[in-house]
Amino acid sequence: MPAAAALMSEDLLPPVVMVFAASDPSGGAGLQADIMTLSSLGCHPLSVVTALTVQDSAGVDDVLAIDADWVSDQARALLEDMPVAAFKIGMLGSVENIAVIAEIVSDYPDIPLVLDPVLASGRGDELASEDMITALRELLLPQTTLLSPNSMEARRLALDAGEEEDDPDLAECARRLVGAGAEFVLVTGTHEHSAQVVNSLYGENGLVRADAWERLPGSYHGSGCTLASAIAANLANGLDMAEAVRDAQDYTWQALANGFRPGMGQYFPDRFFWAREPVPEDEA
Ligand code: PXL
Repeated sequence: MPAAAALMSEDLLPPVVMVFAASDPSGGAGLQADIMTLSSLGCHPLSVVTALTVQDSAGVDDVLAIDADWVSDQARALLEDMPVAAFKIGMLGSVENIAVIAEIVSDYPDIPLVLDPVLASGRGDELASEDMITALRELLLPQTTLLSPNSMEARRLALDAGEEEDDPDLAECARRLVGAGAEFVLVTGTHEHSAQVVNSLYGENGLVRADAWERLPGSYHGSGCTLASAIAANLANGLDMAEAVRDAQDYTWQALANGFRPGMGQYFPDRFFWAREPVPEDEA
């Protein structure tokens, strides 16, 4: 077969991953972070916009949710056109958006779904109302293959799981979230006051794996989006869950270690660190 024809062959199709997320025009987090991560890991992203934000590298100033019919139409048009290897869900924008997305993914129960429960920005700006958290727990969690909360989100979602207000440890939070329907839960440890960052993957039988990473200095915009998208990419590329989670952490750690600070706020991960010229030793 001529080389050009081989390049067009369907065998060489990159896995297609559908992302539901909000636009972050800074390119630090959100949809843009997902698109970069998925592309960097060899997937083709489909980007369904759930909301627009006004933000800079420090924080989010405003959010405009996209009309739920528009969210639904964006996704349905693509799903009727091409097969999708994984779903990745980030910031959702409204209860109505959660409801239509839950309905759409319920038509594709065999496609892995990675849900990053975006509740607040790095600066602490609220990105999900209590009603949205309830809808997320009731409509999306039962359809989730992997939920990737940070420890604060895990505590908030687990407390919200309708149980009495106590102070569950992270393993108990994960157990409740698996009980609420997520197949796997990866609790990230960046917000804990530990020397290393420990990320723990839980499944129906408890802890599956825990990985410890050197804690990097500085605060990053979009690290959670990067990790969740990298997991979705790895699942779309055929890895099993434990490998997908392990390799995605390695990729994210490298993106963070190569991070850059384009403005006056947080550092951004460099999702294409491998494409940049290494800095010569004497200039490093
Ligand atoms: O990092 C979480 C996140 C996701 N999506 C959007 C965001 C943020 C954080 O600021 O703005 C659009």
